[in-house]
Parts: sequence; C-alpha cells; structure tokens
Amino acid sequence: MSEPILKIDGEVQHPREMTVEDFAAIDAAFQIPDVSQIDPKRKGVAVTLESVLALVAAKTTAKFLTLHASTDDFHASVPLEAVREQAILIYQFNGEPLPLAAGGPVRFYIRDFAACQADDVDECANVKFLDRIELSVDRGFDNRPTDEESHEELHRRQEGDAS
Ligand SMILES: Nc1nc2c(c(=O)[nH]1)N[C@H]1C(S)=C(S)[C@@H](COP(=O)(O)O)O[C@H]1N2
Ligand SMILES: [Mo]
Repeated sequence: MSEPILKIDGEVQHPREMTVEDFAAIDAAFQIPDVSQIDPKRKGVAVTLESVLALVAAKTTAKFLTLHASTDDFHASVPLEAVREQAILIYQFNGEPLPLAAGGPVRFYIRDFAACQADDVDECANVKFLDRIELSVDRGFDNRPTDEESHEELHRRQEGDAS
C-alpha cells in the first residue's frame, strides 16, 4: 500500500487519508478517465469531488472547502456549494501518480473556473500539490493573491520553478 496523498477532515463524519489506490477504487461512475477531454491543457485521471465527499460523509453544516497545499504554502477557501458539482480531483496519469509538474500528486480542478480574481471560484483556486481538504462552517485560510501585482509575481515564481 502506498503513502496517503490526501487528508480530508473538518465537518465530516469520517475523516480519512487517501492513497492513490483509494482514488482508483472509487466507482467507475465517478471517474473521469481522461481530463484532457474537459480541458486540452490538462491531463490525467480524476474523480469527482462529490464522490470523495460521499466517502467521508460531509456534514450538512459544511459550507466551505479549504484546499491546502503545504508543499508551497498555498491555500484557497471556497464556498462548497459553488464547486460541489464542478470540482474534480486529478490523481493519476499513465498509470502513475500525477507528477509534480502537473500539480500532483493531487490537483484540484474546477471545470468552469472564472478568470483569476474575477470571482471567489477562480482559476487560482485550482490548487496544485493538494494534500488536505478541510470542510468548515466558516471560511477558512486563503492566501490567494488579491491584487494584480502579487498575482503576477506568483505566476513568475511558478514559471521559474517549472523551468
Ligand atoms: N499549490 C499551488 N497551487 C496553485 C498555485 C500555486 O502557486 N500553488 N497557483 C494558482 C494560480 S494563481 C493559478 S492561475 C493556477 C495556474 O495553474 P497552471 O499553472 O496549471 O496553469 O494554479 C493555481 N494553483
Ligand atoms: Mo491565478
């Protein structure tokens, strides 16, 4: 069995940690076998957020979803209702865990994201290196850039990392 790659906790009945095998074991009805069909810039296999929320039995009191990437200390908190049906978790590519270069081992992806900073649920909320999903009553920690300058700087830094 491999290491857990994602922890889900907070307003859920069954907090848990998931391995890549746990993702792969989710029913085929909730798997997206080829994410490039949704967005040609993305690749890999995903499951719906909804299917993972069902596994942990999210409480009805859960109103916010906070996405934590401890690797680079990036966090986004979004209203659960706004992403519930849209979000997927990309976890695999070519039979291997999703590579870091693609935002792995787990990448949060909202199918209909708004332009950066245009909305609460924007492209910036597509958190890479996701290692924890926290459900909560109130909005959680969020350090997405709030102005154009810091946003550009973040993108410059990411491009620097990638090269
Ligand atoms: N962990 C982490 N996730 C992140 C970021 C980041 O800096 N760290 N940047 C965000 C921003 S601002 C954007 S616009 C998208 C960009 O995704 P892309 O590089 O795959 O196009 O990732 C988001 N997810
Ligand atoms: Mo962004």
